[in-house]
Order: sequence, then structure tokens, then C-alpha cells
Amino acid sequence: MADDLMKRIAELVAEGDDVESVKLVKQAIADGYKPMDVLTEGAAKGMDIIGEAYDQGEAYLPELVLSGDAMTAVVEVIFEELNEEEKAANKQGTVVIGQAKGDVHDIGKNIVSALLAVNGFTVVDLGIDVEVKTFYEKAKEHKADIVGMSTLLTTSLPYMEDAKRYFADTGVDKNFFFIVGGGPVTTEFATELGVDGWSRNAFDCVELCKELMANRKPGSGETLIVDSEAK
Ligand code: B12
Repeated sequence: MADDLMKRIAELVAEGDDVESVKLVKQAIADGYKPMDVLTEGAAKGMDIIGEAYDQGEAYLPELVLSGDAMTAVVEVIFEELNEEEKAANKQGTVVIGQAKGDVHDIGKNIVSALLAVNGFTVVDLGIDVEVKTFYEKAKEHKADIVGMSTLLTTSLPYMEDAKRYFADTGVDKNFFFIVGGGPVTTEFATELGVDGWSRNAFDCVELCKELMANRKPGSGETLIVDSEAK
């Protein structure tokens, strides 16, 4: 059954079995599943399973590492499978993206980067544990239209505040849109900070970036929220 296959992929990712999860993901795609559905309905759910187990004290850091590695392997396969049509979208603008200082989680950011890239954005991915000043320098160097900062750690949220202030103090906040996202980054946090945008997930982020580029001005203080899960 379709749901069983997605459930099994989620379990394998949660168990950190990269070999079997990649095998099953390839099989699902060969059977006609859309690669992005396999990602969201299968593999990404595995991250929730292991995250919850970790929360409950039923899983520990080594298990998190293995699941993270399995998810990374699966994400790679899924993005290789996206068809040429999806990859050949028109050029939309340049996004400089990175994980906030102190944070080494990169699976979500990598999905956002990959999805923006297949939707026609030029993506400059700065990686993990990125200093605020590096966002600033790279944004200038690449003439970014959008700067995206991601974090999954509550302890790294202050770096988003630092960045917002730094961009405003140096005046570059009028040169590019500043968007934020990741687990602990709530809409309230984003709105109070007055960043240009926030989105729930990678799909929403594509919409967010397109809408900003089409209809907004950077540094207005108004936060555009794109949340496909909002009721
Ligand atoms: C895998 C994982 C790890 C792996 C990461 C591997 C890797 N390469 O990324 C490893 C083992 C390294 C790890 C380490 C740690 N982890 Co960890 N980890 C996770 C886990 C299970 C999954 C994260 C994930 O990949 N989710 C799946 C992706 C697809 O979702 P996402 O990142 O949220 O991204 C989506 C959206 O948020 C959005 N988005 C993301 N970025 C952006 C950016 C922009 C601009 C926009 C618009 C949108 C957007 O789009 C994405 C795609 O749809 C989570 C639990 C969970 N369920 O989230 C804990 C979790 C994030 N980890 C946690 C913790 C505490 C840690 C450690 C501190 C543990 C420790 N004691 O050492 C360390 C931190 C190390 C560090 N300095 O960063 C906590 C964080 C709590 C908090 N709020 O602060 C969590 C929530 C677990 C828990 N329940 O306690 N972890």
C-alpha cells in the first residue's frame, strides 16, 4: 500500500539506515511516486520520529547523527531525480543562505536551497555555523536579492536579531530581502523582528521568494508570511 511504503521510508530514515532508505526511495520513485512527495510524506517524517524519540529520552545523539546522515543521503537521491523541466525554470534572482552561528543542522536548509535552485534561483549556500558578518559580506559579494538565515536551535535565535540590526545599521537592509526560518523561528519572532519574510517549509519558501521579488521592497519592516499549513 502507498502509505505503508512512505511509512517504511520514514522508519528507515529514523533508524538511520541510509542504505535501505536510499534503496526504498529509489524503488518508490521507479514505481511512479513524485520525488518531492517521497521527501515530504516519507523521509521528512522520519526526522519527526527520531526528533520525538530524542525529546522523550528514548534516543541519543549517535542515533540523531545516523538519522541525519540517512536523511542527507535520501535528499541527495531525491534531488538527482527531479526532472529536467523542474530544473530549467527561469532565473529568478540570487539567494544567499546559511545556517546561523552555533548551528550545524543543515538538512532543512539544504532542502530549501535545492528547491530554490530547481525553481530558478541562483543559490549561494554558505553552509553551517555562519557568522553574521559573513552573511553581510557574501550578500554584497554576490549582489544578493535575498538573504536567508536558518536555525533549529533556540540558542542561535539571537544571531538572527544581530543580523537584522547589522543589516539595518549598515543600510544594506534596503538592498536585499532578509528572510528567516527553521524549527524555533516562529511567525511571532519573525514579525516582531521585522524581517522581510518567513515561511513554514521549503515549498512555501519558493513562493515567499517569488512573491517578495515580484511585489515587495526590502527593509520595509513588514513581514510576509507564507504558511501552507495555516488554517
Ligand atoms: C537530525 C538532527 C540533528 C543532527 C543534524 C544533522 C544535519 N546534518 O543536519 C545532529 C545529530 C548533528 C544534531 C545535533 C544537535 N541537535 Co539536533 N536534531 C535533529 C532532528 C532530529 C531533525 C532536524 C531535521 O533535519 N529536520 C528535518 C528538516 C527537513 O526540517 P527543518 O530543518 O525544520 O527545515 C524545514 C523548515 O524549518 C524550513 N526551513 C529551514 N530552514 C529555513 C530557512 C529559511 C530562510 C526558511 C524561510 C525556511 C527554512 O524548511 C525546511 C524544509 O521544509 C531535530 C528534531 C526535529 N524533528 O526537527 C533535532 C533538534 C533540532 N536538535 C536539537 C538539539 C538540542 C541538538 C543538539 C544541541 C544536541 C546535543 N546535545 O548536542 C545538537 C546541536 C549541534 C549544533 N551545534 O548545531 C533540538 C533543538 C532544540 C531547540 N529548539 O533548540 C531538536 C529540536 C531535537 C529535540 N526535540 O530536542 N541534530
